[in-house]
Amino acid sequence: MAEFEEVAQKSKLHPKPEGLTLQYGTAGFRTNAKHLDHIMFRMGLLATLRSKKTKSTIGVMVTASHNPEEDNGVKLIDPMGEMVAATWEEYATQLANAEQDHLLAALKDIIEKEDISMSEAASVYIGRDTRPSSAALSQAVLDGVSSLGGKTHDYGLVSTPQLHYMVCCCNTKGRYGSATLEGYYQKLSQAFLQLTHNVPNRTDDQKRLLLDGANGIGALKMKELEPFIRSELQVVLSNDGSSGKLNHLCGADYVKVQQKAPQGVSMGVGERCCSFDGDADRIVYYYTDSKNCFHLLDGDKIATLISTFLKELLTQAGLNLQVAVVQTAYANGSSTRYLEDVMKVAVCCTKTGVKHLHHAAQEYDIGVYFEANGHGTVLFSKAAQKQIVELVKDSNVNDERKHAAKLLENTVNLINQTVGDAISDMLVIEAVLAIRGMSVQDWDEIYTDLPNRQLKVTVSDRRVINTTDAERRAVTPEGLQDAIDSLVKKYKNARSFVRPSGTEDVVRVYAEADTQEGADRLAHEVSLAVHRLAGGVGDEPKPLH
Ligand code: 16G
Ligand code: ZN
Repeated sequence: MAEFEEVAQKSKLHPKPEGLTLQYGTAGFRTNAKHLDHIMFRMGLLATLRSKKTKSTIGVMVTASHNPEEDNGVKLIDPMGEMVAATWEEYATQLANAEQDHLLAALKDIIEKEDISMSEAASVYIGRDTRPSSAALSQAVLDGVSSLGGKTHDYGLVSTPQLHYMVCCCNTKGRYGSATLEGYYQKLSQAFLQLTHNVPNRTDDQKRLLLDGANGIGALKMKELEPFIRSELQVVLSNDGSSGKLNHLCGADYVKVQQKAPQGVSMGVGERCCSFDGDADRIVYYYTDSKNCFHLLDGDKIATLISTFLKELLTQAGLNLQVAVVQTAYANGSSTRYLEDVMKVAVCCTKTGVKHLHHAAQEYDIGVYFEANGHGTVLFSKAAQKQIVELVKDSNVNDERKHAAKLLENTVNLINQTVGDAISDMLVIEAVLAIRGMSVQDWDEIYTDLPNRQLKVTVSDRRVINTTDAERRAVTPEGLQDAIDSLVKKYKNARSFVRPSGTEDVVRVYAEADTQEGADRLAHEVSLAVHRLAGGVGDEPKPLH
């Protein structure tokens, strides 16, 4: 077939190492950059097919997020800016693992199964993070697209959420915004300035925010955004990539996992600080108090702040729209209790991984979703957006309702609804704190986190662990859940679960209890149960203390 001649030729320049198999995991392919050239070329092919199938522009982002600098990865973005559909994740794995001689057969198999018309035009948007390997790898994606005759637009260095935004703008014919970096900065900054510029009595201290850019793309993009928002927010940027290594001793993942401040940021007592991850789709906040104690405000605290703000505005606006918060099993028990019991907000729990939370959030008028690790956003249904916009325009409405509706409208515009976006989330949080006149301490005190601990256990095959109830209960191996249940009973306010990681070859263990010592002990005891009942490898886990 002549139409695949170019694929056959070009694929020889991006050969697959024999025997290497990789999975399209929770967040795309991710591994050491040296194994990824053929994957990139093939994802260029697959994105082109997906584009022909959906008759829309598709995105391909080259990044490995919070992984070390030596790694890289790739993920596909569907027409509305969401993660690629699950069946296509499987095609991605098949195409990636086809040996060199079988590549064309694997490609044709997908074309047949999906009944793709190859005469259809194709358009693919490409972006990449700041890793040294990213430029060459994104070139391989471009090669893949062009060898199937697809059109490309290479955005070069962009954050992951910026590329999601571009794809959505393109496929909504500009209704979501204009598909340029300038358009992104204009949209966000206008909404942010509208929300904040009338807030009275804001001091310079309140307008100051320390930001750890993880030495990644987020730092670069914040420098571009800064002139647009300067009058209302002074961002003091550290780990801006000029000297340090990406994600090394800094960034959102480091801060969340280590529960300590990143290196390279000098924090004064009570100063508000935040960290992005390596591709700027996650954010966490933190500060140290006068006793030099570190306080982390993670995705749960962010979800609580934003959902509370939205709920109050809806009441003031007299709009009857349901706000729900979507969490995972990792959400701190105190946050769930606060949302359900105090705020009377519906809370729903899904499996780990952004796509699960995103889909669940689409079920509500307003779905706020955040993983504890700081990835999240807010989705407004079409109907909800329409009601808000109509109320703003309605001339028979009193000032208080109109003001609340206006704040809601600007919040909708400020939030990147396609995916969690550190820059957009940061601006939402800063606007809410300003409007509510809250310090980072006030925010932190909304509820107190239950002490918790996360551990990992290495087993010979982590697939022996199967879970149910949004990963909160293990159904196999036999006896494991019973063992966890009886261990949990020994502690007050305790909870624990185990799940196989989707990104690392380990089983993850989570425990929380009323004291740190209790959480640590429970996590250790559950780790021992995993090691004994699920085929642990090496020595038994040692106690933490
Ligand atoms: C990926 C997911 C993240 C999830 C994490 C869990 C996306 C874009 N990212 O990074 O949401 O929290 O995996 O990792 O979906 P784990 O399965 O190793 O615990
Ligand atoms: Zn990320």
